[in-house]
Amino acid sequence: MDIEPEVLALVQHAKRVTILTGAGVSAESGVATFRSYKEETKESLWSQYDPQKMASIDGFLENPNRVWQWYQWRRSELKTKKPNEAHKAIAKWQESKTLSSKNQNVTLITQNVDGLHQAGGSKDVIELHGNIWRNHCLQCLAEYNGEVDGVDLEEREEVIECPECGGQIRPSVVWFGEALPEQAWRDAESASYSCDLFLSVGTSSQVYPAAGLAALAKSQGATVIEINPEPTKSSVVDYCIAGKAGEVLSILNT
Ligand code: BJW
Repeated sequence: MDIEPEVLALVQHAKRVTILTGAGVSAESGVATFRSYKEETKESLWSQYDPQKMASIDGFLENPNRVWQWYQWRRSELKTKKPNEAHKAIAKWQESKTLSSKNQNVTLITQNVDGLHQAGGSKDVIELHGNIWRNHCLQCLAEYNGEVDGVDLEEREEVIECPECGGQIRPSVVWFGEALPEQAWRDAESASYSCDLFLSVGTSSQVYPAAGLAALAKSQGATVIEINPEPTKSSVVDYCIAGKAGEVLSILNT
C-alpha cells in the first residue's frame, strides 16, 4: 500500500503525537468490533447483542447474570487472541520515540478494554473505557481480581456478591451513561490539547466523549489523520489512510 509522501512527512516530523485507538486496532487479532465488521467469519458485537442490555447499568440491573456471562464469554474469547502488528508498531513507536531522526513524544489513548496494547508491549496506555480483566463492586467500588472468598472469578457463571458489602461484582468497563475514569479522561484531554498530530486508528468515532478528542486536537492546530479501511465521515479528519491498522502502522514504522 502506498501512503502519500505528504502524509508520511507529517507523521515523521510531528513532535507530539497522540494516538487514539478503537476496536479496529484489535480486528486483525480476530477480536470482533462493535459496529462495522467486514472480515469473513464474524459479525460485529452490536449486530448480535443489544448494547442497552449488555453495556449499560440498566441492562446489568435488569439481568446481572446475563451481562456477567456475556463478559465471561468475551474474556474466554480474548484469552485466545494475541497482539497484532498494529499493537506492536505502536509500542515500538512509543518506546523508540521516533519514526525519523526526531525525538517524538507519543501518547497512546485507547477505547479498547482488551489489554492487547499492553500485551503488545505498550507500557503507558490511557484506558478510557476501563479494562475487561478487572472487576469491582458496583456498590462499594472494592476491586476484585482472581479469587473472591476462595472462588475463582474466572470460573463464575453467575454474579458474585462483594464480601465487603454484599453488592454485585461487575467488570471494570465503562458502560453507556457512565462517566469515564477521571484521571484517564484528564490525561486524554491534555494529550489531545497539546499534540501537533492526532492519529485516530480503528474507531468509528461514534462514541463520545472519546470521539470529541480529535476535534479538541484540531481546535488547537493539530493535524488529524485517520487510519481505517472504511473511512468515517468525520469532518475533523485532514487525511484518511484507508487501510488496515496493522498494515499501515507497520509501514509508518519501518
Ligand atoms: C479497522 C479495521 C482494521 C475494522 N484496521 N480499522 C454526545 C453526543 C451523542 C451522544 C453522547 C454524547 N456524549 C455522550 C453521549 C452518550 C454516549 C454515546 O456516545 N452514545 C453514542 C453511541 C451516540 N456516551 C456515553 O454514554 C459515555 N459516557 C458519558 O458520556 O458519560 C457522561 C457522564 C458524565 C458524568 C457522569 C455520568 C455520565 C460512555 C461511553 C462508554 C462506551 N462503552 C463501550 C463498551 C465498553 C465495554 C465493553 O467493551 O463491553 O465502549 S461501547 C463500545 O463503543 C466500546 C468502544 O470502546 C466504543 C467505541 O467503539 P469503536 O472502538 O469505535 O468500535 P466500532 O466497532 O464502532 O468501530 C470499529 C472501527 O474499526 C470501524 O470504523 C471499522 O471500519 C474499523 N476497522 N477493521 C483499522 N483492521
